[in-house]
Amino acid sequence: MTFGEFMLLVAGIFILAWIVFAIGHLIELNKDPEEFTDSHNKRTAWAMFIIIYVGGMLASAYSVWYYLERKLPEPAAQQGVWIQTINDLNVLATGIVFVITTTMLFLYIIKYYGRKGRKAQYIPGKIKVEMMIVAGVAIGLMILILPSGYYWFQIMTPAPKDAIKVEVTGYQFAWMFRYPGPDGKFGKRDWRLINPDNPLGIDPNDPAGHDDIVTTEFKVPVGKPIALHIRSRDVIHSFFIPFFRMKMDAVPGVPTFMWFTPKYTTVQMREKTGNENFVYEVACAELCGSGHSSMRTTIDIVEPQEFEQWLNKQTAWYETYKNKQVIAEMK
Ligand SMILES: [Cu+2]
Repeated sequence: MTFGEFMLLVAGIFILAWIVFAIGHLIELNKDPEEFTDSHNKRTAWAMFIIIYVGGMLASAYSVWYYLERKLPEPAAQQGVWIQTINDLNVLATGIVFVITTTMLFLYIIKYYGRKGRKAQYIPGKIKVEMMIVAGVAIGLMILILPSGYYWFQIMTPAPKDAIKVEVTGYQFAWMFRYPGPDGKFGKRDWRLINPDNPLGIDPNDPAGHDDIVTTEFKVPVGKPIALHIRSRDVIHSFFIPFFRMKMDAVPGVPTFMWFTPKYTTVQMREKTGNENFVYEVACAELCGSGHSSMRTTIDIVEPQEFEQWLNKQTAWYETYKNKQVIAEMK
């Protein structure tokens, strides 16, 4: 049974149970009003407990079991290991709180549903109890926030000096990558210079940009810090690489940044996962328009010497641009 089929089945059972409940309710309509209210409340309480609580818990447990089997392989970068740790911690903490509070909510419905001769009691605020609740929540949140903050500051540091710089530009609907070339510097960009020959708007008069390499292929070496300078040409996109658990928004006008060190090459991951078609997927994680889903691309993690060879084979962006300008002038 697929997950979708299971959810349909749960929904079907839910609707059927509710219909049975509603029919039982109609049959009782000729009872005396007070007795009717009592039995109606009791029936509602139990129906909610069994259908919503038991049904919901079973569905939740099933979905946990379903996704445990399909979870991503071990994060392929140290930064990803940290993010995975925070994520696991949060899921565990909120999971425990979810089970306790939901169970209590439904037990209270059964224990305290309205019935003859029982009146609700009004209890004015008890400062001690309220303080304890506030303090408890504050401590709980601190326990979650502290490790998150600790890892956040490990991840959001400037990249090491020897990092491989890559500029990522998202646009409707694909990604473009720029390598700074032998000088290690990106040429200046200006959106007014964007045209079909110059999709990133690199300033042709800036010598730092002359050796820049613009490509749609994303290749980086294993074991080296990779510094990503992320930009957008139009709307907000989000550069998401799930196998590293890394994600960063691409915001027009506001360059963003993240860095990570890949631990395994694509080939090594193929062996590790036993999937010979494994690729490091990249997706856009911000609903950015009608072609959003086509913003899928891949990162190829290779051995350092293979990366060097590949990089040396690329033509600098300016070479192609210059030739095109010459041809345009001749026309
Ligand atoms: Cu997008």
